[in-house]
Amino acid sequence: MSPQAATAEAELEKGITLERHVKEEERKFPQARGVFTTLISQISLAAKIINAEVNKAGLVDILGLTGHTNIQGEEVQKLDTYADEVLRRALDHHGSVAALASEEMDDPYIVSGDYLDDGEYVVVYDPLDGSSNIDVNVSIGSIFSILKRKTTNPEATMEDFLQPGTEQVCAGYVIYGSSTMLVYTAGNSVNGFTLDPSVGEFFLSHPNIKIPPRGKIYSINEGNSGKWDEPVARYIAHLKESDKATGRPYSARYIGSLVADFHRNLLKGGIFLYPGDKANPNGKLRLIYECNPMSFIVEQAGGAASNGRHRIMDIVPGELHQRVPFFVGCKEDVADAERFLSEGLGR
Ligand code: AHM
Ligand code: MG
Repeated sequence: MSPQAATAEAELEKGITLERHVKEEERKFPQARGVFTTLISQISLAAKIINAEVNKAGLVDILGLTGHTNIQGEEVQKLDTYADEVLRRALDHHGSVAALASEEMDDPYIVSGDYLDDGEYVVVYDPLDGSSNIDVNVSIGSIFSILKRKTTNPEATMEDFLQPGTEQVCAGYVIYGSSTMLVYTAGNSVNGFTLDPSVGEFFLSHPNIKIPPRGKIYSINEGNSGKWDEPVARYIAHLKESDKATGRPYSARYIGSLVADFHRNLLKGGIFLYPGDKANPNGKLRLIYECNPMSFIVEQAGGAASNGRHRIMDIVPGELHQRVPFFVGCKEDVADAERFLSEGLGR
């Protein structure tokens, strides 16, 4: 057994649940006053419900029962819409959450005053990222981020959402894979919890995750190479050259599911890229729902995230659904990519 696997097993034996871990983290940050404990346990409840439905979707698909109606003749809801509703319902009565925004909603959901106490936070999420992969049994995920509100008026406004990633107080993702995991950071290390389906509880399995300074993997949709800008093409060509000192050539690994690609690179080391290109100068991924939470996590694990020129978390969003080129992973790899992009040449 590898030392990492032995540590994971030892932690599982100690039985540190997600809730206990969050509570212990909160003791270090008294200003959080139990808010995160409830918020994260509500998110983990939503994750368990979505997980059950995702597994069922796979089963239904294998049995050839998918379509617009289910076996009872009822309309089948799209899973991403379902996941969106599950997360909203888990968070819209919390008291400290004033508003929610998600990749699936055009506008933010403002929580009714009847359900507000201090309403100090807003939560943003991508309820089911990579959902086109469900049909083929490939891992997908949910991504979330919690921000402290800026405005003090009773109703949250857009200003509360349009904050740079540096203002996040907590971020995480859930991966629905061969096992289901929740990984989160509250700005003090990154920790991963594995769902034990027999008891329906997340247990600490990956304490204090650290990404190595340099990886051996690159993840990009090479099918887009005809549209890449020259510096991106040269950087990818560079990764394929042989060089013992920097461990090149790198291996290509691309699932097409951000959470799964990110999770693998976080644990094994690597760089994930979704650059802007000639057709889509801002790439595909969303700054607020996808890139900021992943950037907070990777930085806490010792890595980096950039739009090719600047740190992702310093970008002040201009709009809720803004897209941004994304380079995320090991610090030295992201620095190399930035060098190629900023010099336009690199070698
Ligand atoms: P989605 O939010 O519509 O699911 O799209 C985001 C997904 C990411 O999970 C993944 O990294 C990317 O799209 C893959 O895009 P492509 O198929 O263009 O490579
Ligand atoms: Mg998405």
